[in-house]
Amino acid sequence: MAVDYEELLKHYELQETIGAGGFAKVKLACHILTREKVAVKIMDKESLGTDLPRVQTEIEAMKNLSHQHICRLYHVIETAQKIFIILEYCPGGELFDYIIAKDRLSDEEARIFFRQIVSAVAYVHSQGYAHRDLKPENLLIDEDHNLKLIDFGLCAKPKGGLDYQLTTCCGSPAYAAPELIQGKAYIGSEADIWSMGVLLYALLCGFLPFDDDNVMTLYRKIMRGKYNIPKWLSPTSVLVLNQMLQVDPKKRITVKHLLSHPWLMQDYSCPVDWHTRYPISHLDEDCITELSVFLKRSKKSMSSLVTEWKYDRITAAYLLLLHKKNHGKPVRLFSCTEEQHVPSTPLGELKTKKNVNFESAEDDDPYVCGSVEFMDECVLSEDSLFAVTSQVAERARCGSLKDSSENNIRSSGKQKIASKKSENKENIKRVKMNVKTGDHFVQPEAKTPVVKKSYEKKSLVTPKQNADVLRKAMISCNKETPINQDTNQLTSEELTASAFSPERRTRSLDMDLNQANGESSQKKKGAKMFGSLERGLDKMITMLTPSKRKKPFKDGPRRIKAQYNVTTTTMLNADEVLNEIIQVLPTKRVDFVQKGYTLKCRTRSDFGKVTMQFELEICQLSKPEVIGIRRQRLKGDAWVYKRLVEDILSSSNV
Ligand code: 6BB
Repeated sequence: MAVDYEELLKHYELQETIGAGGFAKVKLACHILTREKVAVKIMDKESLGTDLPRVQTEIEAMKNLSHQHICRLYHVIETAQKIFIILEYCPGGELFDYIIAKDRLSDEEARIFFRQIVSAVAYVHSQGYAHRDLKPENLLIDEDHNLKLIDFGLCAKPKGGLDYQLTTCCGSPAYAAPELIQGKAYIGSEADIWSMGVLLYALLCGFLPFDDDNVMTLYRKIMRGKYNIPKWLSPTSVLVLNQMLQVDPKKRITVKHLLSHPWLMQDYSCPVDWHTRYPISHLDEDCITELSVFLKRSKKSMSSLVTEWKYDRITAAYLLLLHKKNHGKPVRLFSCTEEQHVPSTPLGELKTKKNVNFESAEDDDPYVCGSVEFMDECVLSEDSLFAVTSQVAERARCGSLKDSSENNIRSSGKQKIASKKSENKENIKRVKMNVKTGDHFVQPEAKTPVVKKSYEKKSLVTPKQNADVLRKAMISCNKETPINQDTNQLTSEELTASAFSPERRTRSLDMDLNQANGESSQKKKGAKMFGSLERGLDKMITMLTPSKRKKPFKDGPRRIKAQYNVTTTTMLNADEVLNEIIQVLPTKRVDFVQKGYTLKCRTRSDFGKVTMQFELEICQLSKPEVIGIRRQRLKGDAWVYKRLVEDILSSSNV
């Protein structure tokens, strides 16, 4: 396992997990040479199974698409067992969360975003692709508040061009065009326009035009094409929605006409410009110069290396330098020996410990209680200037050690390189990683972290007790507990009680089809399952061992700035807010684990599959000094999540 992370950790410092949906885990990370933040999609090849082509499709498409409103691909690392995709960092999160936080957007704000969506989609179509999974969860907000389209795993590039028909039914049902759900052959660009119509409706209304918990009823509504027109919609909004949400694809507006539609032109008086502002044919002189000096190469040879666009460390360094330049930062790569970056952390404080399960670095397990410390060791090979050296300095980059509340990101996974020594004849550097979690959390005094079952009476358990409980649970799980269908591994998630969750009706259709055909990528193999049970047990025990080193917990909840995914309360005491929510969660059939003032929540289907994962964190806001509840969806259907969180918050007296 360690070897799979070797190449990744040579170039990136991993931080917290921000998504755990489907077949990929998404972590934040820092690019060591530029100190720029990135997002890393981590996939396990074995668990991918039949989803592997989807990943290949995504990589291929992203290599071919370079546009200001498409999330940038920087780097692809493939190892024996893993695929890591390093992507542009979008600290604003999903457009979906932005809409629900605001209830709905004004015409003006919706127009700003929708022009960017049309620009991205027109560009995608111009390159011969259809996206086929357009929805607000697949649009992220970058640091400049611009949208970036993600998730090209379901995109299609018909061989004969975009006018050729497609047959695969994919995407999310609520956004799927009528012709697509009827199983007819369809034109990808026409289906994308329908999804954009649903998306625009969601922007302007804050809910879906076609919605139902029952998928068949939902399909009937889509095929009828009748939706409510709320009174706040302007006549031009109604017009554009009507033109996009035409059941007959031939009567639907085309992207070409959308570019200069009166609704999109309002306040702009110019059509949407869909051309790329990121042409890969042009190389930036300053970035090439910096790279060539750093790598001690001529500018000419550096330019030809970059022009290969291999999406390797060179591409990543170049594109991230360019990102720095475009954001007014110095076009500078940080050498590993620059002393001014040595952080205050004394070397002696860093531990050295061997043989640690490397999965821990990957899984900052959401269901771990208390102050947990992992010691991870990875082996890094010597690799010219790109190799990580012993300079602890380079581990304090990207602000990962400071409170990143501005972006509402917890830097839970700090990593420090402890020591370096040449060890074997291949001149391999052994680097000790000290990954800690939990030390940003405040531990409310009276409440020891709990692993709590729905329907069970509330009980407070210590981490040691948890380990015993989990051991027992593991043994019984062997017979009864369903295997996590996402990973085929029995993780700590499987160890709390199952809960019924609201039926998901907007998950991807291809998933439904796969399941219907019994071709779940995670084939259940008895022997493998048993092995993973044991690994899971070892991992849990390792993780549940409380830290011997006492970490100084601050008193009270984390102090953060108010932002759109934070709901304010009228209560003055964070513990009371916490208690209120803790009382309500079991009544909504939500399992949770408390970690300081954070409640790591999840729901399960009747079959035990984890359908939703999200966090609720009680935090202290400034100006006004009120208690807030920060929410973050990690996995699951966005609209079901919205309703559930609304229900939890309205049911608790906060
Ligand atoms: C990505 C990202 C890029 O995230 C769970 C799934 C890029 C995510 C991000 C963020 C919040 C804060 C900071 C950074 C490409 N593909 C997927 C990506 C998927 C997750 C989005 C959030 N919900 N930056 N960020 F989302």
